Amino acid sequence: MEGTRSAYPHSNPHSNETKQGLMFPPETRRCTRLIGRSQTVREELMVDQRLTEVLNYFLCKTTKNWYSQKQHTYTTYPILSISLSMDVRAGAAGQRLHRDDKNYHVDHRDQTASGYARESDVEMAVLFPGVQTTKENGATLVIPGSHLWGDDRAPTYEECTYATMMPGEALVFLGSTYHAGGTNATTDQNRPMHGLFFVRGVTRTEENQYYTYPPEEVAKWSKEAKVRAGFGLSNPNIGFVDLMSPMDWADGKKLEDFDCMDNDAMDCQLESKGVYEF
Ligand SMILES: O=C(O)CCC(=O)C(=O)O
Ligand SMILES: [Fe+2]
Repeated sequence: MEGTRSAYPHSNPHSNETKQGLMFPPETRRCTRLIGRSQTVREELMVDQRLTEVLNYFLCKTTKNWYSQKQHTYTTYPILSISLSMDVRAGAAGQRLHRDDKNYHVDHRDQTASGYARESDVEMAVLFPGVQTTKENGATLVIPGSHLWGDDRAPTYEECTYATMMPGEALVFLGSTYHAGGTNATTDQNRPMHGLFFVRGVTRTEENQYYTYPPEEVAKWSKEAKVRAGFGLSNPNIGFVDLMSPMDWADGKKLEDFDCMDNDAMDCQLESKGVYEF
């Protein structure tokens, strides 16, 4: 996609600004707020017409409902869920194979025989590399066709293909597709990748709590009230600010304040830990 090159200096995953908490392998850096850092990513890539058509095709949902005897039809459109850059540096271990829509607690039924039913997915990603990605430097691993699998089927690395790319190309995939950032087995190459992740527009609250109340007011609320109003996290990964829960972030905490490596058994909302599980 046009603009990939100019995204890189803005997000700059090599800079010291890049977040590197204790829960992340030291060789992998992540840099949040990409659309705020790069006008190109925000005003060109994110709203690219071709991307918009693909996103709308898969993520829009139209439903009908009755208001007494009058039937209404509504369509919800995709919105941005995350924008960030990920720099898998030399020697970085690869990610575990995962579906990005795990964050939205999606149920997957086996569609291998029936074929893909439109509106099955609620999440989509587009990844665009800052350098040429290769099998050696950590190209994204993808299992083609895995968006059709039911929840009882586990992914294996043998089923993967490498999404090798040149700067200017992009990988677009559904939230139900198994994939993983690859291992960077080189000793001297960094693999910066920029990502935009989108969700169906209904995946937000009816009243926007974050704009409705000023942070100074929320700061005076009880922890229970903050959590109930959505200022904690939904496990895994939903609702973060700079990879932290909004309430921790508003309290001025830093990622380095957290030492949690594994949130599998933890309720982030109650424990209020800053965790992100890729
Ligand atoms: O870095 C990559 O190639 C993939 C990243 C990814 O899968 C994720 O962040 O969810
Ligand atoms: Fe992912």
